[in-house]
Amino acid sequence: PFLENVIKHEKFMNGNYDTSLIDTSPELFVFPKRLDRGTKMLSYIGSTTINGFPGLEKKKKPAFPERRMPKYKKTENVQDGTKQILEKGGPEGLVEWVKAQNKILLTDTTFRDAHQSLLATRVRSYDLLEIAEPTAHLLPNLFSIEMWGGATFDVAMRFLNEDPWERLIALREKIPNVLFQMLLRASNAVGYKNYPDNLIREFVKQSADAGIDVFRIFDSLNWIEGMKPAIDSVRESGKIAEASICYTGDILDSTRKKYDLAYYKKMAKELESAGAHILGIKDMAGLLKPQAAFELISALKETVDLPIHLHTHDTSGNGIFTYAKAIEAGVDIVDVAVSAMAGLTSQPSANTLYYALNGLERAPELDIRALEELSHYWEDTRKYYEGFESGMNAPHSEIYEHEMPGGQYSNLQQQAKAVGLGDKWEKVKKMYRRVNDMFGDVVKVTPSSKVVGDMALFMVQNDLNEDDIYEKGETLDFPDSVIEFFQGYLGQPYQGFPKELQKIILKGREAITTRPGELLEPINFHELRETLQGKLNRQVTMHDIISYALYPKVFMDYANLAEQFGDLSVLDTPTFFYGMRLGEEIKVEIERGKTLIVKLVSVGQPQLDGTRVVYFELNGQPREVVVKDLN
Ligand code: 3PY
Ligand code: ZN
Repeated sequence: PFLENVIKHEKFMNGNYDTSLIDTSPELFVFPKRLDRGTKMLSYIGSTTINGFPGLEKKKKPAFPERRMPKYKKTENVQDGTKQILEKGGPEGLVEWVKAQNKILLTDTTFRDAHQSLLATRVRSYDLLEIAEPTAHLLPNLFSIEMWGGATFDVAMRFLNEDPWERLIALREKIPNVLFQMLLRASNAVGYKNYPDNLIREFVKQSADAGIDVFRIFDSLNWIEGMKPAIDSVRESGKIAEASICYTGDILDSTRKKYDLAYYKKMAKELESAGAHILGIKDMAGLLKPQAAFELISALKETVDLPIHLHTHDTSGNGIFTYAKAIEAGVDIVDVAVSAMAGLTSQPSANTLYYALNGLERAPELDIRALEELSHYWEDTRKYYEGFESGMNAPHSEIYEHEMPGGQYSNLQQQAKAVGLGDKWEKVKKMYRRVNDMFGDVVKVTPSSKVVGDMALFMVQNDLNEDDIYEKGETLDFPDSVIEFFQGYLGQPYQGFPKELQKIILKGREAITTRPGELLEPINFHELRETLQGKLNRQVTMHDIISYALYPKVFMDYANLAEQFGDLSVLDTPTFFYGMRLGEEIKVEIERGKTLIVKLVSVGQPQLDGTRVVYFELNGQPREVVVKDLN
């Protein structure tokens, strides 16, 4: 600890020291009382055993059967894939390769959107890493694996006590052959608001260096101005810019004219000019009907000279039909998930698409048996996350009414429960659509979808209808996100804001029409490093600094918890969520080749101070920890 104190000392770090530093700095001899790794981990297990996991109903840890693991030849090298094509030919080479394929290419979203959409983004790195090598061996012909971005970044820190950067780096090591794809909310990065341009640039650079190859970039209002800094940054990093159009409305409905075919064609052309390598169609709610897919893809194929990558959600149950029509129209890549993590609010099933296209000219290159084995793993793993299931267990064709993105459905439902509106969920969904119409029919995808969701919750909670907003607006305290949206801080919606409502919501506040990133003060990374090092009393990485810049409070809470409990990503998921059963023994590999054997022996009675002693054996030696009983 002494040496550590010296190295971290401000004078030492500034190079402003000589040997007198030791004599003149008594603080060097103050050693923090550090708990060892074992005790920290036992504290977490003890606490979770007694108090449960935030957001999950507390119950005794279920006895899950051992998971089925796919079989493959571990000794064989993984087959080269798209990652090697990118390395050899750069983005342009990869684009040429995609164009030359006749077979439909697939992106597997199991590691990101599938669980964001089905399990409130709660799948932990532990379970992704367990299946990473098998996936690399068994699905080498994928176009990409979407495994980062969207909500995974903040949820990892906020709810799973883990570092998203470590997830990326660890997965990259295990999957060297397939392109890694992330969802980037353009100027909102992986957050819910616009950030300064230099933060976007640094975020993209660091993500690219850590292993991301394809950046699916979208703006939550389809505002191209807001996408340009992200597109430029991706190009500068030598990676693939998949600039995307968010699909909303219904091009087949002649009564809804705002988002028609001409609108999408114009946007596609503009994205091509802005530097897209691939054109993404992001149907985040699953509103793209089969015939609309055929017409849209056919029209876009004629409009741009880019590969087209289609993303949908299967909420209505029409996903495979939509893909079949899009494939007929010449789409290049589609997004699917491994069967056990597919369907409903998630992506259509890869396994199902395989059979739908089997024997046809554009059938994907897939080993269906391998895919079924991967699906067994996910079927078993999904049980660990049962408490985060949305409860939707059949197709919802009402999606065409409320238009809520798949990735938002389970999250907004959790949010509704958290504010006591769990039993008003049906009402919230209806209100969601009404708010959309009040807002002038906006594109709804993070973060604009969150604004619509916040307003819907606000109205249901306060028992307000549309007329109340116009009549009593003066007296209402609208949610911050709604005010900021109408101020233009998320950018400009197509055809502008509804003026009357904007006036009511802003109550005299100013609205901007320029790009928010132009007005925001650039981040001073050097200063931020100093601040963070001071707060955490340790050296910090550029990854820490970016996480902090994006989410100051979430990052600090995560960092403090990591200090208190150590690295919790090493715990298996049932233990992480439920703690341990009396008498149970588990193994924890705290680092490669170093395994701890933990047995829960007994739990003491509550003390007057509200604590309990929890008795363990750690590698056969008795250990006890004192835990606060929060019940
Ligand atoms: C996200 O931004 O997280 C989304 O998945 C949007 O669909
Ligand atoms: Zn999605």
